[in-house]
Amino acid sequence: MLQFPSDFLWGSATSSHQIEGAATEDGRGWSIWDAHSHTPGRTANNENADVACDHYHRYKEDVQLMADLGLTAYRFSISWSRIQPDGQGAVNPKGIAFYNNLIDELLKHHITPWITLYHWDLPLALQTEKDGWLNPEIADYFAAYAAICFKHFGDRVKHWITLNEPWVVAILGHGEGVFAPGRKSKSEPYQAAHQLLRAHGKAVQLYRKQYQPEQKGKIGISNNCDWREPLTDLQKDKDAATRSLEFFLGWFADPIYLGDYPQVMKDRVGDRLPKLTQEDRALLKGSSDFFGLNHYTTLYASDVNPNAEVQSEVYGNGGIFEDQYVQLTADPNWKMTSMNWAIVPWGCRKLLEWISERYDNPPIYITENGCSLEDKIKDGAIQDTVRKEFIESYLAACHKAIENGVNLQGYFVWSLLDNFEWALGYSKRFGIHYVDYETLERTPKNSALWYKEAIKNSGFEFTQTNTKI
Ligand code: PNW
Repeated sequence: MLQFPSDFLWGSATSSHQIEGAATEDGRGWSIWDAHSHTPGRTANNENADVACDHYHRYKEDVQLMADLGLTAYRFSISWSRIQPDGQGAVNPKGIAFYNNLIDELLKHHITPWITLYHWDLPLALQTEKDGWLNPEIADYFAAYAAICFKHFGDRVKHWITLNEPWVVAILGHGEGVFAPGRKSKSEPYQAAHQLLRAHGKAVQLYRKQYQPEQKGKIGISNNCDWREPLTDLQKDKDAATRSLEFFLGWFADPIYLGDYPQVMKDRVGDRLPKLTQEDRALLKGSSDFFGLNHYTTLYASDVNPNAEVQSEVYGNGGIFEDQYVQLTADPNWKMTSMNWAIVPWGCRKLLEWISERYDNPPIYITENGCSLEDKIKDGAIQDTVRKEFIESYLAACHKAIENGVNLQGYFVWSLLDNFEWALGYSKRFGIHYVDYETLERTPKNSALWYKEAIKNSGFEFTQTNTKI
């Protein structure tokens, strides 16, 4: 039996754009994701999130699903354009009312709300009129929006995440252009990341000055990172793995914990990497009360000969390939999810240990972990054995990390519901509840039933004796 600490947080996570729907209802303005998904060719089958899971109208039913599971925490995000339709100025009272109702419903069921302020749905006007995350002014717009949320919800909400995965906004949104706002560039990712960091810093500074003393909550950020295992014992491959992690996670976590970008990024990116001023560094250093980590998969890393002809970009290279020169490969024996992400629980443990060591043992929360599978409903049930094994083995790896001294305090399954998986539309199912997109009916998958037992017992019998953790 793997027993978790009695105060360990058992959560599940979602995001506003992926589940709410009601895209233009009650005064909500469009976000860059509404514009992106309504542009032909940008999403699978040209799907959009106008309705999604219709959570906006069904939030009570969804909180009941959480209560049935026994969740102790629920992470969701606020749609900025529901609160401020144009991203600045007047507050939409109906937006405030919706989140007030959701928060109250959660508290009624003893579920602790964890709010993400920004999960990629930038109000469209801030993009078209202000250049979005490329404009240094965005940090002030973001802090002003954050203040509205602290003011209206902070009496009951004690856990805040400023940004979800700035890496994705930078690389997939401004580098590869596959996510909103759909920009392709070799320099904009570094500029956008810089403003994302500054925005995080300003929101935290404001919270700490004006709200934290009275509200007594905690505030942090959620970064995503895969694990990179050196392909061989050669020093150059070990260096390649470290370099890959520094370009992935160090890019965002180093300024927050160590006060500057990783040296290897400064050396390799040169002038395309903006400089953090003295003021930025003071703003950022120490600006997270906990380490939020979203983790999904692992790849082997090896060095690339810079003199060789430039190799084609490998899927999942974790950034701009020629800036890193890291070759990534998967072990052909690894099981894959329907995202083609490898299932490697020991990578999760190694990443947790790497974070603990590099950043001086901060309290860590896994704010997302989960997998997408081709789930089929049969006789009212979903036999998602692979997902159950995924969650079980990743939690077992977490348990081992805790035994090894990692200060891991909680875990949020991604996701509570099947939902709008961004550029992949509804084709990928990450939920522990199945959503029938015709009827919008929710059904707990077998993984949810397993998770419920684990929560009840604060642990579980680890049955996969042949799985390395
Ligand atoms: C995360 N990648 O996104 C997000 O926070 C969720 O909104 C999303 O549904 C979930 O993971 C599953 O995709 C990511 O390409 C998207 O490395 C892409 C990547 C990583 C995370």
